[in-house]
Amino acid sequence: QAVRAVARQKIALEVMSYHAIASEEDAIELKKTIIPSVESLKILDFGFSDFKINDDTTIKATVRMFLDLDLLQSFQIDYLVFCRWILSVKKNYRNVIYHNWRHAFNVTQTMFCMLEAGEMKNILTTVERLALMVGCLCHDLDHRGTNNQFQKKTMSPLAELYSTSTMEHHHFDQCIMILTTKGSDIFRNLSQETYSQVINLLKSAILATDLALYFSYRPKFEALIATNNSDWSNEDHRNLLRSMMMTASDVAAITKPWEDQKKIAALVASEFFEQGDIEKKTLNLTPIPMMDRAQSDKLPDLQVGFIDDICMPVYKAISKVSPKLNPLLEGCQQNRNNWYMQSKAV
Ligand code: 5BB
Ligand code: ZN
Repeated sequence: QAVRAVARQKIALEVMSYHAIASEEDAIELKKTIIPSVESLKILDFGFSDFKINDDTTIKATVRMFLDLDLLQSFQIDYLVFCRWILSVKKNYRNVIYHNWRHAFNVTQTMFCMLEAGEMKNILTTVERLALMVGCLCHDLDHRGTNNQFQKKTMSPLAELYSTSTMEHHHFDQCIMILTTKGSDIFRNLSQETYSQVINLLKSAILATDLALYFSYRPKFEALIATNNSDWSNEDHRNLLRSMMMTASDVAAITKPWEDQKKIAALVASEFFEQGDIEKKTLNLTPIPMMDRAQSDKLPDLQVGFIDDICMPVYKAISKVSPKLNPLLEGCQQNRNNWYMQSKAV
């Protein structure tokens, strides 16, 4: 217990120097800004790309998604509080190469698309939609560009506090920190019952982005789908479905048009190599091939493996829940073909 307390203290100190609350001017400015339509922002498209839009537009697009899902109305979220919340969330992403605000934004946009264009909205309750959207935007908060194994190897305070799903627990803690900060507390008007419901949903949504949990949930989900035994009035089944939707959104870069996929894969690789560099130079360890700069020629092979082992199965499974999710599966298949061709080329 004492060890945990000290670990908490160390994390708090580390985070405090980084933690930022949205500036009031920015929040007021955002509140005054006209929010463009879904159509003009093109956010209802699974092939959406954020490469050509500025940070300001990503914020406006985020506001539009929540407005379009009627979440502010349904949960009596004060508009200025909502503006402060988005700006605070953005500020609590670090300037790492891949796991930054842009990634969180893109994951949220995919979830939005799955709910609306993919017609998953019909299966899920309003509280679930809220939890999934907030969960996506917050799911990698304060990511340091290093994975769970790295926290363990370096005996970071985070690993002291959480031995499994280390980073994911931290992302959830950061999410709660912002949600309980006065002024960015978007859940303040919720009844006690709805509040505890949404927090529970939020926690399982964020934890579900741990690959280890995905591997334990997926066979259960596949079994439901294969036997046509899915019953969306069953809470366990819904929980699996929401978890799969989180993974599908988290790795959706793999479904994007080839030019974008290539650019994003380069970002992912670059972040992995930085961790590999630290492991090599500071920790005197041998990084795994994925994180070893010297083996960067393995990228196409690794991507094919990633698609076969992680991505295709999740898109295959969710496409059976709603055929309107097929564009994700098709995009993923196309990128597999492209990476496979690259891996065979000399
Ligand atoms: C991933 C799991 N890891 C413990 C071992 C390596 N694998 S992997 O072989 O599937 C792999 C994945 C290897 C290389 C990769 O990227 C090279 C640039 C990737 C990879 N991971 N490729 C991507 O395009 C993306 Br996006 C990712 C996502 C990284 C975060 C994983 C979050 C999983 C959520 C369920
Ligand atoms: Zn993520």
